[in-house]
Amino acid sequence: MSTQKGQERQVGWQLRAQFAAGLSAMYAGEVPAYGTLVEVSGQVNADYVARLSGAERLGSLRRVTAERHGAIRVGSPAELAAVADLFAAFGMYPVGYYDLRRAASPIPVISTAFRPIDANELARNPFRVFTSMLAIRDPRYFDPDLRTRVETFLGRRRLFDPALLAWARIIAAEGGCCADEARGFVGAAVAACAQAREPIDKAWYDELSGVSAVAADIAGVGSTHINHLTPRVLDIDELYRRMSERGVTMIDAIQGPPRTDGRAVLLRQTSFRALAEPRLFRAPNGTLVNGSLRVRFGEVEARGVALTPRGRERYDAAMAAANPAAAWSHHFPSTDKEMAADGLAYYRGGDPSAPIVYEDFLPASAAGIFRSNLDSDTQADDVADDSGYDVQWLAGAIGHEIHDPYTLYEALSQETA
Ligand code: OOG
Ligand code: NI
Repeated sequence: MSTQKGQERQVGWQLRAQFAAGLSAMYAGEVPAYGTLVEVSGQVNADYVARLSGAERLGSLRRVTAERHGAIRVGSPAELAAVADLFAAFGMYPVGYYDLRRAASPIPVISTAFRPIDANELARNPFRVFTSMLAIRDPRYFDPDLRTRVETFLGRRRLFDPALLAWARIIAAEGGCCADEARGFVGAAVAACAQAREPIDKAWYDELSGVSAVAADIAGVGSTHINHLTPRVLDIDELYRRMSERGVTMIDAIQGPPRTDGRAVLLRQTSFRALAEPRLFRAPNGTLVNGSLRVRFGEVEARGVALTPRGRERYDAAMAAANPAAAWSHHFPSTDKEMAADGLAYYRGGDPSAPIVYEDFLPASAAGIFRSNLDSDTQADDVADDSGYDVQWLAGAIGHEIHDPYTLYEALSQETA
């Protein structure tokens, strides 16, 4: 019996791969430097694999070259719950809790990352989206009057068409859909993540900008959007060099672990600011004026082995040193064999030749990436934080379990290599 092409069933990872590819095509059209980044990333990866044997130990060239993460920002638990419903159709679930208010340069958001959680799904397509929610319950950033007005504004806007969310819930419950339906659904999901064109209320946007550029970006407009889409490279120092050579000004530093002679751990990232994009603003007297917003950026990352809680403590100690690169070898051995024997990193079935890739994010790097792409700092009042934000609070507020990354890595490490 033959099935017609459009009737073939598409399951979670296939929908997820189409979603990532669809977003990538859209983003390339909207942010030209992203196209350059993807091109250079592909060249760096191909050269790296051609040059070094064992270069694919942290992921096949095919997986790494197609690999992306994105980021979106929302205002309220209800909006984050809607994101959770949408992403569940793609087999992406909330993992980890990041409190960027605690960063050296605080950002008034709390975040999680939506991603696949089991080994097969990750191997097929690991697309992940770092998703941040504005911390409007924190009185250091939002006084009661502003908080109420932000809540009213957010309560009136609709980030996603209820029909799209209902569709997502059906696909999630059924574990997939047919190819024809997948095309329509993925197209609608991609469109929901595009930069909107509707005019922005200038007075409201400016007032929020006074509190924080992030507050304006999230709650000063009527919609959300993918603000960056990050390819993965096998050699980020080389990528940084080649992008700079092409005249793209990258931020000063690569965030995360330093370059060392040891094993690559966790996540290294760097970014550049995208150009300002034209937007319409509505002035207080109702007239429309041309303006621009510079809210999107480019980012690239390299991933290493996932660290255990013990390895993470060592990482934090190394990063606290005046020169982390110089201090590195005091905290980490240089081989996977020793990393595994010391219980510092995760390996499938305990086999040091089978590193488990870090699939998550780093709060300090995330705050650094936010910060480096903003024009102004956040103002914080000197009052107590009685917001109650923590991972349990967030899970309760969105009505979804938030997976613990260590539990997931531990489970992967129990599987045989
Ligand atoms: C998210 C910034 C964090 C990362 O890769 O750490 C991030 C945002 O700007 O919304 O994407
Ligand atoms: Ni990112």
